[in-house]
Amino acid sequence: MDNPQPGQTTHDGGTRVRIHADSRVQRQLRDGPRRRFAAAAGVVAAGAAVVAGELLAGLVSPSLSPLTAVGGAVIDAVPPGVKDWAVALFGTADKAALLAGMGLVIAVIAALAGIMEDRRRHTGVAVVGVFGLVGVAAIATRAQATPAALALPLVTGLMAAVMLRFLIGKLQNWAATPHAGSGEGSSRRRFLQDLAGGAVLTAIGGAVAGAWRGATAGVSEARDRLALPQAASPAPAIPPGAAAGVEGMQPLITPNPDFYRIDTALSVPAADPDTWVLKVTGMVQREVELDLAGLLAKPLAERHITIACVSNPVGGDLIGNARWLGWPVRELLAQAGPLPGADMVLSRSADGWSAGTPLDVLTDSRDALLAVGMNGEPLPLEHGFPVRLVVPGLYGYVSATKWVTELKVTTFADDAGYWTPRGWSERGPIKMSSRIDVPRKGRPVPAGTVMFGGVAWAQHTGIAKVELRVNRGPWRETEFSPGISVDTWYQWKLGVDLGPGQHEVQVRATDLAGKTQDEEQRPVAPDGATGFHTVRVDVRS
Ligand SMILES: Nc1nc2c(c(=O)[nH]1)N[C@H]1C(S)=C(S)[C@@H](COP(=O)(O)O)O[C@H]1N2
Ligand SMILES: [Mo]
Repeated sequence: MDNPQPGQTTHDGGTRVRIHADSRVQRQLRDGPRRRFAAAAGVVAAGAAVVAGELLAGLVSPSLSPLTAVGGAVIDAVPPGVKDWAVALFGTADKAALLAGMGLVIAVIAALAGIMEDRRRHTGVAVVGVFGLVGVAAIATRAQATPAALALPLVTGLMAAVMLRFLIGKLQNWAATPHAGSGEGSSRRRFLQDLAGGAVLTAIGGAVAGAWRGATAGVSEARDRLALPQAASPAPAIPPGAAAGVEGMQPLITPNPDFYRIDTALSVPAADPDTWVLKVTGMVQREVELDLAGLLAKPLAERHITIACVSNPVGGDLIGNARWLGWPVRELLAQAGPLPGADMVLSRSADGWSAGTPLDVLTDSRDALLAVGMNGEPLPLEHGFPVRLVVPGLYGYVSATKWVTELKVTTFADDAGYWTPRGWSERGPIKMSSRIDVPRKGRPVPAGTVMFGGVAWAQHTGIAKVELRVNRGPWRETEFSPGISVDTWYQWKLGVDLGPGQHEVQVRATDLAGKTQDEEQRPVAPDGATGFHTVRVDVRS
């Protein structure tokens, strides 16, 4: 027992102190505060070790740290079919929340470990050790696992155990020093100094680790140095009038910083463009390997393509339109020569994510691209640098693999993409949809002619018309802008005379195949939402 009891021996950094059989100890450091100090010692020990582990990861394993590995394992393990969870994972603002939640869980366990270690030597250390092993197990599930990455949680756990033992030793030393004796003040001071020092170092180290991860260890510099070649096949000119020009509408081409971001990557995979290779494997006549220089030397095409997330609700903004520069995937697949019977390409990313895309979509005449450029720049790190897939007509979860490293030619019978066993459909063609962007939500407008504007999309089919109706009245055709191509969204506008009061306004599109948007409201799972975007407009007198 390390909790000094009357008549027992405790440890004092090597010196042994005899505690006399009386109650002085309990009087000068009572149980409540002592428990709180032990908990704080646990939190500081764990915090310092985790921060040290993240910093070490920056050196030896930039794309996989213990924290991101555990977080990634949590993301992958989330039960399928729990819709809110899945939507949260597809959603954009979830990553900070997950990291904060993990930090809270670690802090609670560390606090308990501190209290346990103070009560009974080695019990807290054992808890920390188990935690280190959990970290190793989490890393082992990751696609980027390396021996160095696997060693990190062990090193982290060891550091936490040593720190914990050290701080608890100081605390017990203080507790064991008789009150009012000359030693009490200094043993208390020593413990509090070490505790505060550990906390300060943890805070500084955490700030450094965070900034470092933000810079993604050199990859952003490599991106800055990358010069994109001219497209052999430039993007077709944007037809005049393609932008409806209604104030408050989103731009026809989404600027990179505003482009929605969806992925399961807790930290952006730091894919080094100098060592990046893409392998074409599986049911092929010959396996092909392509490095970045080889890819940049191909005749590249530049195309406007609107990509969308299956989790985009009707009226939502998980959709964006960019000018992508890349090599048509069909050319690469033609080099490999898919074998008869293959019907799917499983694309895999540097961080072990995958998408299953129908082989015919990647080999037909559409411009499915192995993209290196986005709106005239190398891909931003969070949008897949150095190379990603962009496939007109399919939701991102079955096609748009970022940080892509492998194309496995296979079958739907033998393989499945990441989201398919998690409650999402095997196939994910984008559903036609339309959206009202203006007037903006919650902004009352003056009576008279109210200008409406928005977008509509049916990728790889194209939109023929967009209609609006007010208060379930007759549908009226909107002024419809020429599209850039059938693979992008189209803008529309319409001025409508409205009197004072609240009006319900709905939009629907019809595609170039003659099909009109489905009115039935369906949720995003398993294969994309349907229904009419409906807004309420407040018109003032
Ligand atoms: N490596 C990787 N690629 C990925 C994903 C992912 O989780 N990991 N998510 C996909 C999904 S669900 C979508 S909608 C698109 C989003 O691309 P963006 O973030 O560039 O908008 O990326 C796809 N590519
Ligand atoms: Mo998505």
